[in-house]
Amino acid sequence: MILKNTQMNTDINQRAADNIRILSMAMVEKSKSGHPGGAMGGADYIHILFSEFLKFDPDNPTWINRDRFFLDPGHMSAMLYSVLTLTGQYKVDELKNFRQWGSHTPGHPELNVTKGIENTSGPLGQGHTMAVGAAITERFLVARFGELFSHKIFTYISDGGVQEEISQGAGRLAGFLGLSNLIMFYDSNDIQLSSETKVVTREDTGMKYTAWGWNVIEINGNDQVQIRTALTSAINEKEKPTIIIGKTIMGKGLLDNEGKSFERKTSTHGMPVSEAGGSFEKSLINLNGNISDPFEVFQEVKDLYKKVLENKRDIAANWKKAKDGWALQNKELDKKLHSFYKLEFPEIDYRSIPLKEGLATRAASATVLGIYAKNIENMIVSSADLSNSDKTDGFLKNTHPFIKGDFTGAFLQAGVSELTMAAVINGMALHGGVIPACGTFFVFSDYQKPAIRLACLMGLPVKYIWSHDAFRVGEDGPTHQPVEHEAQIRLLEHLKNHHGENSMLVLRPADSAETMVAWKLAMANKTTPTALILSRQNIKDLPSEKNTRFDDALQTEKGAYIVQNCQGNPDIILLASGSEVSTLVEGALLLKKDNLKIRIVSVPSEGLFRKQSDIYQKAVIPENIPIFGLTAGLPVTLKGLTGEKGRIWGMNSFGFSAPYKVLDEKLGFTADNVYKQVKEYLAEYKEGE
Ligand SMILES: Cc1ncc(C[n+]2csc(CCOP(=O)(O)OP(=O)(O)O)c2C)c(N)n1
Ligand SMILES: [Mg+2]
Repeated sequence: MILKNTQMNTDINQRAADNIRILSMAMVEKSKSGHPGGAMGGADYIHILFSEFLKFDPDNPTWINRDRFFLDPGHMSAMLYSVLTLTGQYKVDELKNFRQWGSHTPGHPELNVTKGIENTSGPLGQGHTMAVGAAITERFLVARFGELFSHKIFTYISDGGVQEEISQGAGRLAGFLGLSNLIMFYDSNDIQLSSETKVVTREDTGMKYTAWGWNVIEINGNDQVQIRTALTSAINEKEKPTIIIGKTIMGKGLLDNEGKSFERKTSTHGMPVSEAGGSFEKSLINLNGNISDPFEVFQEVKDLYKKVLENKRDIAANWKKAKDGWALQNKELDKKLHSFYKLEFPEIDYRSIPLKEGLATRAASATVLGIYAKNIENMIVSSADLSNSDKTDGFLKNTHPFIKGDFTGAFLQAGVSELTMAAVINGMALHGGVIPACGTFFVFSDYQKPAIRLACLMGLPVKYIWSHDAFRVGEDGPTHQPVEHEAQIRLLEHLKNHHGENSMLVLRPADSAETMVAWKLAMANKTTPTALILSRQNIKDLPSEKNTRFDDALQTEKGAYIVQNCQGNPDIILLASGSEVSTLVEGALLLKKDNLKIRIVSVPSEGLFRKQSDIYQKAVIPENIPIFGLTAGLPVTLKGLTGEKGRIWGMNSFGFSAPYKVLDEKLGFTADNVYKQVKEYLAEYKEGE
């Protein structure tokens, strides 16, 4: 929507962009830290975008139908804070506190929707990939609720993001899916952190995006008329995502101490102008700033944005009117819309899910996913070309994949791009209205880690489905066999998010029943990511002494529980997660022949277990009882549970290529070896007493 009365008034728009430049420069100068150069180059685009194109409701930042803006180079946050000050979300005093303890203006803000920050990415490349996820979500919702709910996803990328490998996945996917609702500005200033871009690349970026099926527009990124024209054409594009490659001037407007141009300097990427060798005062004067108050928002710019905001309010109010009319005509759909955004879904009767005996946990997961596909309409599942192996095909069988022009399905075939996929589902969660999950082999969680970390930091309720959880991948060999991965991922159970919660819930279920309960917990978790670590091979269901196995497995929600107990104090506690629990059950049969009293504990999540009361924890794992852990991961995976006096049998090296049953034998993951290790350990333990 173009503001008619300001459209041609270049002076005032120039003044507004200069105001953003000045504020950005002043923030960095005052805090003695930050990135002025890129922010000053991007100011023209950001002003035109926010004042003339981006739809949002100044009075309701969480308006569901707002356009989203995802800033890939989070280091340009000063630019975003500055424009958000013009739109009223930030106060000048907050700008003065840039990057300080407790401020609302941290260096790389991840997420603060109520202040207008949908997302910025510290790790370059993920931001625009998350925007792809948001764009898919918009299409998904429009396919279900109608064109009234269409809106745009704007994203802003810099040289760093374009160079990051993840841009390949984002570019391919957005082009393939024809995401014409995605509009990306490439701040092409030819300068990056330590050098000019020509030192590392001579690619034709426009041709690259053309090859992926994008609409490519090249402009002078500091020419507001060209920016406006490009955005207008991008908005009208119906077939392809758009990249506007804007050639911009790093540090636009900067002067040095002699009053000569200090533009296009690498040094202004990441330090205050004065420290970089420029003159803050001379630059300020050059940009017609107020030398006695560099943080001034000029009256004429205030007046302009007052009109801008009135216009935004009108747009939002008109939409609301249309939406109210729609809701009257579509009561059921409207209810559904609300439930989508609250991430609600119908109750699932897990107990009645028919599961064969002795399934692999990935197969049990497939059955659950099949039921979700039929019943949970706001769920999206994705796989990185492994759906028939990670068993997300359980979901796929009851829906169909997204394709260009058709988003009525609920499955994203991400292609072989695990990091892209993980960032895309983060973007889906950030957009809101959907519950995203993605699957791949556990070993490739390594490829996803940077996006997992951001999901943890932002508290996004995404789900990871990681199958092939251990060396029992078998013949594919060590490249495909996770060893250190469980320990690595569980570190995120130790790490708290800023709300004081474990930043991630990691569940490695021991059999089918635990898998169902693990899914139940994953879906109930709306505040952090959840991971399900699943077996490739079949697992014998754990024994159930009194109840049904499902009832026993409900205790998964405590993180650890007693699977099999003995009369009185146990002589030994056997403890594991995943398929190793069933190996312990078999080992226990041998040990019982020696009249040992045995307790078997399944620990699907140490993080969850440590959240239980002390009394419960001690009831499951009392002190001063010998404890033996079995893990197909590194021994350290169980160290926090077995303690100093415990004994762990785990993997100390990479795996090997061989049939998995051979590996079980060779590596000591058998009932016989459990027996042998426990007997040796108990003998030593007695000696030590
Ligand atoms: C994944 C990742 N690697 C490295 C960095 C460190 N870093 C921050 S900005 C930057 C490159 C800056 O170049 P550009 O994106 O063009 O920004 P400009 O210098 O134009 O502001 C780098 C390497 C990062 N933030 N993320
Ligand atoms: Mg650059």
